[in-house]
Amino acid sequence: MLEDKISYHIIHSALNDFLGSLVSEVIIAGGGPSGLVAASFLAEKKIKVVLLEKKFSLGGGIWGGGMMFPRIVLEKETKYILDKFRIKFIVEEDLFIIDAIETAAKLTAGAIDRGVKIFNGITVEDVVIRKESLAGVVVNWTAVTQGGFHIDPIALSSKVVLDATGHPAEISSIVAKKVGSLKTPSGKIAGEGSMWVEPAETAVVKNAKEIFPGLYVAGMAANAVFGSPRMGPIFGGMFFSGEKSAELIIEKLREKQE
Ligand code: 48H
Repeated sequence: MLEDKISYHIIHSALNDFLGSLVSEVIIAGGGPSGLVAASFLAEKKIKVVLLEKKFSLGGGIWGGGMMFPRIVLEKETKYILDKFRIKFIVEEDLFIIDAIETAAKLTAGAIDRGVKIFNGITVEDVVIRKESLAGVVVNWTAVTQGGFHIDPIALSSKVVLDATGHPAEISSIVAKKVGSLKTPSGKIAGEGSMWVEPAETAVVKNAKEIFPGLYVAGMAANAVFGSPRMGPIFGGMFFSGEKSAELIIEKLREKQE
């Protein structure tokens, strides 16, 4: 029966992908701009990257543009990243204006083309800690976590985890609860500040760093962890934050190899 073949090939193909992703070098939690950009920069260095996204759609806050007007703004220094993903832009008063839908689609396609394994509809709900270092994440179907069902999750392991979960900094918050103290001035998650574009855009790059052995943070999650302001619908900082976290992770993986 054709129905049997369809079912078989869907399960067989998806399961093979999933089994092949149980162990990786980098797990990225969150497929917004910072997570997708970081994933691409890592994967083009032939690093095995698994990106887990809670929702079905990739792109995070890009889709909403500014108050649902489907445009976002970037600083002109981001041109090389826009070119890398072939995202079109128009220039107005030294700012690049880009289409939200095109950006979400092209960042996602760019990550896939560079070899990132993306799994959607999966929520990272806990972490694995070994010898005082992050060793992986604990995941379940979002349908299960949101449905409130009592179904045990499973674990995926990696050398490094990147928290790119945006405003709630979900993975960093979980780690903070488990270990008591992070590499932040207060040892805690400070929570994001109110809107102030210029310092927020600088901070989101500065804050992209390792905050616990094996745990890196990028994007809005980084500003939430360090108590820096938010910036509204300007996304250059997100791109640069993703790129910086990728560079630090590449360095860390190199050190581990030596
Ligand atoms: C798996 C998860 C989990 C989880 C969340 O919100 P994002 O777009 O994050 P960034 O930091 O890449 O970009 C921030 C930007 O979109 C933004 O919100 C800006 C610029 N705001 C400024 C302002 O002033 O408001 O993406 C995070 C992604 C989302 O797709 C979530 O669904 C996903 O992470 N996610 N995925 N497991 N536990 N939690």
